[in-house]
Amino acid sequence: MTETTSDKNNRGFTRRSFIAGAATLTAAGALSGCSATAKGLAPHAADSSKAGTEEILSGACRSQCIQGCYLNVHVRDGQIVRTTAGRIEEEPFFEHICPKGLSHPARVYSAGRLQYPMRRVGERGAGEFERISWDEAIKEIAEKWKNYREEFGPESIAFFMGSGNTAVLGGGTADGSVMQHLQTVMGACSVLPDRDIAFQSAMSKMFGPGGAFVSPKEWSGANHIVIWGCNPAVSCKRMMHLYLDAKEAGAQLTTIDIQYNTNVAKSDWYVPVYPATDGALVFGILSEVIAQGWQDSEFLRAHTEAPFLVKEDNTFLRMSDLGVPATEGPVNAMTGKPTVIDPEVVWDEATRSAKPYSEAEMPALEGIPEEIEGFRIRPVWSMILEAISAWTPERASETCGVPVEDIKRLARMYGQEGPVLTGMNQGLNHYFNAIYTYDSIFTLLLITGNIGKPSAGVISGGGSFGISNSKGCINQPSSKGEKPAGPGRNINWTALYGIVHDQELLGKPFPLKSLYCSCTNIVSNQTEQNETIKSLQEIEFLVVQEMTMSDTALYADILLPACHWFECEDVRVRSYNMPYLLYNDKAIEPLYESKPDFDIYKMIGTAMGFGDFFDFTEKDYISLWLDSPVAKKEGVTYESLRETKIARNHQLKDNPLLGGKFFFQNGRAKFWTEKVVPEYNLGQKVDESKEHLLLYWEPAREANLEAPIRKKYPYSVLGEHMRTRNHTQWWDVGYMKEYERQPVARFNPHDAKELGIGEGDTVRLYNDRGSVTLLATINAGQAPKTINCPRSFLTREHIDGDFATISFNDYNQVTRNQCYFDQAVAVEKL
Ligand SMILES: Nc1nc2c(c(=O)[nH]1)N[C@H]1C(S)=C(S)[C@@H](COP(=O)(O)OP(=O)(O)OC[C@H]3O[C@@H](n4cnc5c(=O)[nH]c(N)nc54)[C@H](O)[C@@H]3O)O[C@H]1N2
Ligand SMILES: Nc1nc2c(c(=O)[nH]1)N[C@H]1C(S)=C(S)[C@@H](COP(=O)(O)OP(=O)(O)OC[C@H]3O[C@@H](n4cnc5c(=O)[nH]c(N)nc54)[C@H](O)[C@@H]3O)O[C@H]1N2
Ligand SMILES: [Mo]
Repeated sequence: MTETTSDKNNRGFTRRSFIAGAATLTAAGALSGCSATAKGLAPHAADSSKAGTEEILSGACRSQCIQGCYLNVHVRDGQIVRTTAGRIEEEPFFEHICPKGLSHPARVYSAGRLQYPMRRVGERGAGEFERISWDEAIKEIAEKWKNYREEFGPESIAFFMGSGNTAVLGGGTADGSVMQHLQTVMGACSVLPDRDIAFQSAMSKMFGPGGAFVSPKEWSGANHIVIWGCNPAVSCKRMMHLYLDAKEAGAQLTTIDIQYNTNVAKSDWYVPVYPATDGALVFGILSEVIAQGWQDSEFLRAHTEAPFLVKEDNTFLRMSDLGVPATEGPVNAMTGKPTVIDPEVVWDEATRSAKPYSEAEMPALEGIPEEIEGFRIRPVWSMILEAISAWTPERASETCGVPVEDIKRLARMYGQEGPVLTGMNQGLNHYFNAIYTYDSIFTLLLITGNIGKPSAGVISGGGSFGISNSKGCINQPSSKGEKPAGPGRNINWTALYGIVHDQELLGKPFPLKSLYCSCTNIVSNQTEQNETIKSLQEIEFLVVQEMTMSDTALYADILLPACHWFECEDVRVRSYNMPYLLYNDKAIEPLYESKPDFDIYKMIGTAMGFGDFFDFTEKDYISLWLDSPVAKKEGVTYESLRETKIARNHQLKDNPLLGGKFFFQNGRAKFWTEKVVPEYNLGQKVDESKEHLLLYWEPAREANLEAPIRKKYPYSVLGEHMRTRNHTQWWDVGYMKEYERQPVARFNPHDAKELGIGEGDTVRLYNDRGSVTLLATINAGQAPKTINCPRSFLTREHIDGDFATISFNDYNQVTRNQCYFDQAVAVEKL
C-alpha cells in the first residue's frame, strides 16, 4: 500500500502531541523560533522505491538517565514513526525501553524544537529573538570571542558542558567530546557542574580509583539486598526488574528511605529514616555490631588499613621510620614517575613485633604497644572503635528515628546474614553532610566484610563500557602539528556568580566575559536559581546550543539549534550501568535549520582560526576515540561498530573488588586520610579533625529536623527525579503530561491538616532564597515535616516562581557537591 505525503502528515507523527505542545506554549506565550506548526516536516529525500516500507535504524537513548538503552528507530518515508527496544543477544536483561524511549517521535517532531539560529532582541530571559543565518551567528560568536581573547586572554571564555547528550561527537560531558576538544584548543575555562560528587569521592577515597560496582550477574547470590537512598523504580527503571529477579531468587529486599515509595512496596522490609541521618543510623548499627563481636576481623586484617598505625603527625608509621630506607618501585602509569616503596608498619601478633604489613603473619587489631621505637602511635582500628563508642543504638535511634530493635536487626543482617549487597545512588548525595554519610556506609560494609566477596558490595547498576578515560582528540596536535593551548582553569559552580560579578577570584583578577552552554539547562538544574539567573544576566555574552527552548535558552545572546540525536551519527560513550558502546545511525535529515552539534563545534573552531585542529570527519574522530587499549582488545573499530551497532567491554569484571583487592598500591581499603586535600579551593577554612578518620557524622544543614532554621522554615523539601522526564528533557512531549501534569508538592496528611491544606489546594513554598507556587497533594507515604516535589519542570510550567530557587549554593568544606534536598521552607496556603 502506498500513501501520500499528506496522509503521512496527518498520521505519521502524532497530531495530538502538537496540540498538547501548542497548549503549553499558549499558556507561556508564543516562543520565538519554535512554532507549533508542521512546517518543515515534509519528508526529506523520500525514496519512492521505499514508499510505505519501514526501515529500522540503530538508536542510542542518551540523556543522562544512567541507563542508556539501545533502541530501534523505525523510519518510514523519511520520518521517524516509532521506537522499540533493540536486541542484545548476549545479555537480553540489558534490553529495555521506557516511556521516555517510546516517545522519541514526539520529541523529534515537538513544537518546542529550535528551528533556526537566533539573536536576542529583548531583555535577557524574556525569550525575544530575531532569526539570523548560521553565517551571521557563527561570525558574531567568533568576533566577540576573538576580541575577548585579545583583550582578556583565553580564560575570559568558559564552557559549561552538560549531561544532555552522553555521546562523543555531540555530547557536552567531557569524555573526550568534540566540545571538550574545542575548549582545550581555545584554552577556555570549564565550569564544573559539581553534582553527584560525594558518592564517587567516598568510593575513591576508601576503595581507590576504579569502578567498584557489582554486576547484576552476581545479585542472585546475595542473602540481602538493601536499596539505600536511591529510587530504582523511577530513576533506574532498567535495573528494577533485576532487583525483583534477585528477590525471586531468594534475596531479602530492604529499602532504607525517608518516604514510602514503589521500591518500598516491592520490598520485604522498609526502614524509614529521618532525612540525612543515615550516617547516625550507621553509627548505631556499628555499635551493635561491635557489642556482639560481629566485625569481620579476618577481612579487616587482610584487606583494609585497620591494622595500620598512625603517628602524632597524622601519617602512618612506615619502615623508613624504623630505619629501613625506601626503595624505588615500578613506574606509575598515571604519573610517569617511579613509585616509592616504603611499607606501612603493623604490629604482628604472631611474632609480637613491628613488621611491614606485607610480611606480618597476623596483623594485630588490638593489644598493640602505645609506642614503637620512640614513635607514639594510634592504631586505626582503635580510633574507629573510639568513634563508634560515642554512639549506642539508643542514641542513634533518637537521631535517625529508626527504632532500636530495627537498628539491631540491621546489625544482625550486615554482621551475620551476609552476603549483603547495598544499592546506592544519589539520594544521599544531595545534602550538605553527604560525604560523611557515604564514608560511614562504606565503613559499615568494610567492618562487616560485605564487600570484595561474591555477591557482596555496592550496586548502582552494573559496570560501564570502561573506556570513558579515552581522550579522543584531546591534546592531539593539529593537522599542521601545532599543539593545543590545553584546557583553561576549572571554575566551581558555586564560584561562578562571584567571578562574573566581581571579575575576580580569591582577590586576583578573573575577567570572565562569555559563557558557552551546550547540552545543559543550568537555570533549572543548578542550585539556587536566582543566583544562576544573576550570572546569566551579568555575563557579557552568552551562547546556548540547544534542541529546545529551555529555561537557559531564554537568556542566550546567540541561540544555536542542535538537531535531535536520531538526526545525526554518534556513539554513546558514557554508559554507567550499561556495558555496551552504542552506535547511533543517522535516521533522518536534521529538521528545519538545525545542525549536528559536531558540525557546530567544528564551525566555531574553524571561525576562531583553529581550522587545522578540526580537520576531521565523524569517522576520524570516532576512530581516534576508539584508539584505546580496551577497544583494541575488544576489536572495536569505527567500521565494526557501524556493522554490529553495539559492542560490549568483556574486560569489565562482574565484581571488581572480588578477593578483597582494592584499587590502591597496597591493595587495602582506607579508613584514614594522612593528608586532607579539599576538592576545591575557594579560600574556605577546613576543620581537619572531621576529615582524617573516614568515620564522622554531622547533621544536614537545613534538612536536619533540629536545625535552628526550622523554627522559621519548618519543612524540608526533596525533589525526586520524575518518571516521565530525564531532568528537564521531555518537557516538550505533551502526552507525557497525562502522567505528570504539573508541579505538585506532596504532603504528609498530618502536616496537611496542621496547615489546613486539602488535595489540590494552591500552596506557596518559600525561604530567604526563593519561592515556588504549586498544587498540594496529600499522601500517607510522605514523611512528616518533609515535602516532596518531583522536580524537572521549567519555570513557565509552575504557577509562580520555580522549585529550583529554594536550594542553596554552598559546599561541604572538602567536597564540591550541590545539595538539592537540603532546603527548608515555610508553607503558605493561597
Ligand atoms: N526517570 C528519570 N530517571 C533518572 C533521572 C531523571 O531525571 N528521571 N536522572 C538520572 C540521574 S542524572 C541521576 S543522578 C539518578 C538519580 O537516581 P536516584 O538517586 O535513585 O534518584 P532520586 O530521585 O534522587 O532518588 C533519591 C531517593 O532517595 C531518597 N532519599 C532522599 N533523601 C534521603 C535520605 O536522607 N536518606 C535516605 N535513606 N533516602 C533518602 C528519596 O526518597 C528517593 O527515593 O537518576 C537518573 N535517572
Ligand atoms: N533540584 C534538583 N536539581 C537537580 C537534581 C535534583 O535531583 N534536584 N539533579 C541534578 C543532577 S543529578 C543532574 S545529572 C543535573 C542534570 O542537569 P542537565 O545536564 O542540565 O540536564 P538536562 O535537563 O537533561 O539538560 C540537558 C539539556 O540539553 C539539551 N540537549 C539534549 N540533547 C542535546 C544535544 O544533542 N545537543 C544539545 N546541544 N543539547 C541537547 C536538552 O534539550 C536539555 O535542555 O541536574 C541536577 N539538578
Ligand atoms: Mo545526575
